[in-house]
Amino acid sequence: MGFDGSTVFVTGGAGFIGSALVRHLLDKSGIFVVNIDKLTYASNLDSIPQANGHPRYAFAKLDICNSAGLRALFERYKPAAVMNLAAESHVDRSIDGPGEFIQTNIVGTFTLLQEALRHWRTLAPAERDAFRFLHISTDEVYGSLGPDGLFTETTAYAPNSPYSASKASSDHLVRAWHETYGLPTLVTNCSNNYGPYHFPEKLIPHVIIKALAGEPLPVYGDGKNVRDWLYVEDHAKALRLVLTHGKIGETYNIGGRNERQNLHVVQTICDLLDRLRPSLHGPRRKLITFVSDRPGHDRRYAIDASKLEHDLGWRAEETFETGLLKTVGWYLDHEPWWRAILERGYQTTRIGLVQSGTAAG
Ligand code: NAD
Ligand code: TDX
Repeated sequence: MGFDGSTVFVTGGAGFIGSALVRHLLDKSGIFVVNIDKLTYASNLDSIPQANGHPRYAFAKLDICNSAGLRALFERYKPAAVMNLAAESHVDRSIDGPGEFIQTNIVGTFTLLQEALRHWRTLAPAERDAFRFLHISTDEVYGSLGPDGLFTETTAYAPNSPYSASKASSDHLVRAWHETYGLPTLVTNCSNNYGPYHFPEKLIPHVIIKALAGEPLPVYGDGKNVRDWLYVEDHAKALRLVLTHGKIGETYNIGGRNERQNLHVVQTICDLLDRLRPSLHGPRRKLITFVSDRPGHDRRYAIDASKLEHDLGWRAEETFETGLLKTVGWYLDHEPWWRAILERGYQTTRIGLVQSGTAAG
């Protein structure tokens, strides 16, 4: 069951991971992709260069909270599967303005589930059996680890930020729509992605762009928080594998077995840039600046991806070193892509610090 020749809805396909998935499906499968995206600040249709005039691609500008709009798309395209990546994704933004996160991540997922269920019920039995709803989520739903241990699919949920709480809520909705209504759902929880076309608010592209500009490189807290890095193209392959071979009702954790402390990540980017694009002002490590910690900052994330590896035969192809080299090289070679984002008014200033006595909107 490969979905080749069928239509698959990808929500959030103009975002970082969604666009990697769309590029992968257009290049490596025979799937007809309908990209459904509201086009928020985080989106960029330039991230799918091959989409222009592609015979297996359609785009719909739509909010996943819009049930009538979704219904019209389901009736028009009759998809064989839905992959839900539309979300508000940045933790610091969720601290300043959680409302959008509740709306898109919870209400949007609910609305999409309802419209998918309505569509699924109209299908013939064989099509119903083959239908899949794959919800893409995060390891942040499991909360924070101590120095040891890994998140598995059975780790209890303990989200700490407005972002992760909204994602946890959406995961529970997806599970309930399977258990209660029989919708054939799957959930994936992945670790921190990085790679080409990453919006510059996230640590790795943020640091690359600031280091190239010779600006201070902000490291939150003591820089010893650990993230488990997953190259975005490895993630896209995993998502297609789970869609086509995953067991209905199951969760799969996706991670690259690449735990690194934030300070190490920032130092490695400095060293790579010094090698690939030496600065007249000397080593970039001297730009590293320790700043106030993120409120509720999770100390360590680390994924046990054994289930995906053993049951579906997935392996991450990139190590952190190979993936980061490719990523830094990509930002050096694609300056027009990220410079256009800066020119549209994106500010690289610090956000996500709780102001005492104020309520976030
Ligand atoms: P992103 O912020 O880069 O992209 C999100 C996309 O969703 C954007 O194109 C945006 O326009 C679209 N979108 C937002 N609200 C929408 C709405 N209401 N209706 C339709 N479209 C809407 O996010 P990303 O990093 O690509 O993340 C994709 C998914 O993967 C999210 O669910 C996120 O929680 C999850 N995830 C991301 C990471 C990571 O490291 N980036 C890690 C784990 C899980
Ligand atoms: O300037 C910075 N300095 C810094 O020290 C930024 C932007 C981040 N950090 C730290 C905070 C985190 O410990 O780096 C780490 C990574 O930060 P982010 O890039 O904001 O990612 P994170 O908060 O870990 O969440 C990401 O991975 C899980 C994605 O944004 C989420 O969508 C995903 O679910």
